[in-house]
Amino acid sequence: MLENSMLYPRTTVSRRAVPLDGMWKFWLDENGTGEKDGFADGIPGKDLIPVPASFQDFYTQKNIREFAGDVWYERDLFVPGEWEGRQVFLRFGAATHRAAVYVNGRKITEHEGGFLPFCADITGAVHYDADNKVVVKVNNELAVTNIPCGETITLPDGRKMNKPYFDFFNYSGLQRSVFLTALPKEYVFDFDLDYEIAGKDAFLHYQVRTTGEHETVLWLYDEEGRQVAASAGKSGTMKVENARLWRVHDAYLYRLVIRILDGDALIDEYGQEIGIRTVEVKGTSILLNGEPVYLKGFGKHEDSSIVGRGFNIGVMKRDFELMKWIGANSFRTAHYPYSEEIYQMADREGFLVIDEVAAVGLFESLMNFMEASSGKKTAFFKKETTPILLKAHKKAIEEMITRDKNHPCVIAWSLLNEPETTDEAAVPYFKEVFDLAHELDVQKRPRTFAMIMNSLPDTCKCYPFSDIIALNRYYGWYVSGGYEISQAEVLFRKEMDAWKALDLNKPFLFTEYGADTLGTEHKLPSVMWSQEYQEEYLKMTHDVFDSYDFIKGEQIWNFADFQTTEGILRVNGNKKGVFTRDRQPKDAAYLLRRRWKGLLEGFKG
Ligand code: CKU
Repeated sequence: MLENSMLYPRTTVSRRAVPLDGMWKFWLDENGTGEKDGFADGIPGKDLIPVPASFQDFYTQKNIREFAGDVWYERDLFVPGEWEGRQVFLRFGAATHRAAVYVNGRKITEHEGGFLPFCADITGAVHYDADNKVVVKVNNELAVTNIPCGETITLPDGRKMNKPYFDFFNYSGLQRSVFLTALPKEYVFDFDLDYEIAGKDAFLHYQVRTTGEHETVLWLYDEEGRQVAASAGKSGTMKVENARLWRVHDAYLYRLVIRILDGDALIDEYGQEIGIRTVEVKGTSILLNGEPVYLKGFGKHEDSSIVGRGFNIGVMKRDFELMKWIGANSFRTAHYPYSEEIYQMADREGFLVIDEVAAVGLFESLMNFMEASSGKKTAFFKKETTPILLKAHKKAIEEMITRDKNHPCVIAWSLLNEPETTDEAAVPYFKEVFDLAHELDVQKRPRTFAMIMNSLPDTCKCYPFSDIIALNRYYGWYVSGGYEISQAEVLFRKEMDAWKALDLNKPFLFTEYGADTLGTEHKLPSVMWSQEYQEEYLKMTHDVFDSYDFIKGEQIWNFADFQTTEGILRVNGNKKGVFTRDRQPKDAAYLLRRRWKGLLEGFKG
């Protein structure tokens, strides 16, 4: 059970939520002495930095961009006097990868894991009607005891350096919004919803958790603000007559309002937009509201220039416009749970989201995309430290599901990305994470994990855990690229035939396929990295997809070019984007648009 509520901060009649985004004081703790030097009481210097943002790409010094260790943030915080007697929290959308929060010099809380929210209960630590000092220590070091996995090494000059086991830059800092919130003592802590469609009507089954014993009532309003259902009690069912369902690109959002009452007096009110829809896997189909859906879209990243992985509201808007333009209906939050605003937008726009926890790099390699293609095996889950990793991983799953379960857009949970699955030691680990997701989600949404290229029908010990088999495949790129593409197709079909022979009666989804392509490069005839080759690669890949009925979706890697660690395989980042990093189309975008606009929602249904 989580210590703090994961509900998105909102101002209501009983609640206050004040965003603390803006410029914060910032200090890079190069000597690692901040704790000892009393930074908790105030940090040195006068440097200011924006929140939310990754700290890395603002500065001109490489030592800052590549910094591994503690960075410190500070700001003043005025807490209104009328809040005395309430619960007062600082609510961080995320702090990557771990943080300690101090108020007026006192340590309030710590949090591990860089992509999910947490609260610091500062009720007893603040001075009311006065300024207070908030200091946050954020650490970005990678290890195999937390997700995402990697190592931190020390260079001969004594500097630490992050070595990710994953293919995206280790952006960090306060990358999401921070709120100051005030809640009544008795408040809505959490709620769960589940749906049943019965002809024209729908049933909404609910459970509400509050921090007290008073009566709870629920109201449901339609988009015109008309009340369409109501109910009393902490659990129950509401009937919605003539329910408007939440559909792909036709998202109808009701507004659920939960109130805690003491007689006629209101104690707390919390409201959220919800969508009535069901999700289910049946045989090889993915069903939305009982109807088959074929997933078209992307593996994405939260990544843009200057702010890095910092939530960027403008980039979010542009990305949704591009996804609509190209005919996509879905995306995977590779390789970590995204900012909450992105799920709110997906709810509004009617996009299907596969929500992925940050369990990436569970394959001991600095270039897993290359080494897994070569068949390398690492027995990752046999380490002495594996139980520590599992604990962190399970906590992140709990936080993710609790945070995101009531978004209609979330149709599946991705519990790992490209783990090592060829050793028996992976099996008990997988069992724990898959069981946990099932237990926590009242909607029992399908669970999956993205399978690396060495996880094959005859080598992977873990695919039976998946409700949707999700493959990351690069035939024609990491395997037999360029003029050998005909060989790539043979190998690709060979693998798919082997899956077919297993007759798993489950849907298959491509969560990755793609080819690095320079948005500036044309070459006739094609060479790898040219735009012509990206199109050739896609044509071959799509032909294979269309040859197998059990393939029920394609999410290309990646939506846009993104930053990675520097190295000989990455030209200032991963260039597999269909769009450039500044969100302009490569030629392949037009090819995908033609294909996806032409595929029916229930293609192969
Ligand atoms: C991608 C086996 C494929 C793993 N996949 C992971 C993703 O994070 C990488 O960016 C490969 C790639 O482009 O190599």
